[in-house]
Amino acid sequence: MKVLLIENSRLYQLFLSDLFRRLGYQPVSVTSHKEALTALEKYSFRFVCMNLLLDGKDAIDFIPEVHRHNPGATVILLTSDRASGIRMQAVKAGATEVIYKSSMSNIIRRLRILLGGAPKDHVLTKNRRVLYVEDSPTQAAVISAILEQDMRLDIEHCGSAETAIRWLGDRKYDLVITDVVLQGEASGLWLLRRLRRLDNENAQLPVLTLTGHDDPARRLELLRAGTTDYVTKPVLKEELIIRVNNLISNKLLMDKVLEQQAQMQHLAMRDELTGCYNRRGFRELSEKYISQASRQKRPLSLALIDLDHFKQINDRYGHDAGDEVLRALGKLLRRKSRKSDVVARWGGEEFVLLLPDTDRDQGLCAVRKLGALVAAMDTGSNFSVTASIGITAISPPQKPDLDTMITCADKALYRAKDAGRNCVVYRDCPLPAGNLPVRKG
Ligand code: GH3
Ligand code: MG
Ligand code: MG
Ligand code: MG
Repeated sequence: MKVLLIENSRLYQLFLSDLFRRLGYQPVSVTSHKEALTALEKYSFRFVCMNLLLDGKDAIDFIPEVHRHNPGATVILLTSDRASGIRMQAVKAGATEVIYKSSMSNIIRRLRILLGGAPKDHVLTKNRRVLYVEDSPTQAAVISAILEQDMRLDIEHCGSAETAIRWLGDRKYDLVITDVVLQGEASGLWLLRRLRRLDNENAQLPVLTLTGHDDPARRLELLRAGTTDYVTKPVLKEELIIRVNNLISNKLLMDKVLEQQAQMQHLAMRDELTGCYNRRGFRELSEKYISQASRQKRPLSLALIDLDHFKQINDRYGHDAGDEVLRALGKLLRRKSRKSDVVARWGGEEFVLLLPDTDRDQGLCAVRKLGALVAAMDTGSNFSVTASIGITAISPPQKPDLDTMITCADKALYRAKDAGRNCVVYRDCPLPAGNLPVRKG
């Protein structure tokens, strides 16, 4: 990125060129306004840094000239004159900053803050995916060149809102840039409204609208329809880059927040020791299957699995060996259950299993196998364990209710313990057909 340095003092020229280089910019040094004009015609500058007095001429009059050639540039004025009116005059003429040449260290400090490190436009945006909707091929070529070459974005371009909304149905993007007037019947405004109503994650995408008419009514209409930002045509390259950069960095930040939220939710739903769901996770996931079974009139089974005489295991082999058994059991239950089954640690040495689409006989068969697998399980030590299992099932037109099923499976489990442990007991669920569930208390 280039910086134009207009300075006739040899000392300052060397000092500033070196400083700019160290901040990551390419300085172009000139000593007169005439040379400056030639440079401004030839290159595009991010910053123009000039001395207030040059060849006896006041540089303030030169500032509008800089903006005419280089509308995106930030103008910095250096002066040793502390007269109070100068700052105001310079700012009015279009300078961003006036720096006093009081000391080298002051200049370094001020310039460092202003320039930061040279921003590399493509670091953030490289390979990010942009949907660009524009009907004019000429305009599309100009904008695409900036987005692809300067910002290294991946562009997918189309000319109509209808195509764009179709793509947004099943492709992933980081940003949408759209023109207002498009090919076909639908406009950019239509696209915006449809996009915000999508039922996938693209509904939250940042949208940058390019508009030819910069009137307040149009701006309000676009913002109301859900545009995140807009740029008026003709589009200024620097402005486009900055706005696209801001939108993408916000999107990435939001993605990170959502990912962290998902991670935290994942953790909140899991049991730390066994990696199975905890009670909270079990309830959350079960709700989905319960209402599915109810809607689709499908059977559903629920089992409680409790290790036998586990207290003795702890007492005899130590708590760590006990933990190892619980880990092994969690792993076994997860490995041996179907993908749609929900396996959770209900508490202590007790696990719960929800088996969607499983009737009484299938459920019984499944948990008997599990019981045998527990008895044969490698506990990590030279002892084996057994489990007692209580199971219940509902079949349509019964409507499932989680609490009732758990209470019922718990009663069945109690009977299994009573019957001598290491066995399975089934108990019918008292839910009446299609009626309101029976609740305790
Ligand atoms: P029963 O056959 O009647 O179920 O007997 P039990 O000993 O398994 O049942 P009880 O409820 O008397 O004891 C459960 C034991 O499980 C007591 C408790 O210390 C142990 N326990 C609960 N949570 C953990 C855990 O996270 N780690 C270990 N190592 N032990 C646990
Ligand atoms: Mg157009
Ligand atoms: Mg037990
Ligand atoms: Mg128990």
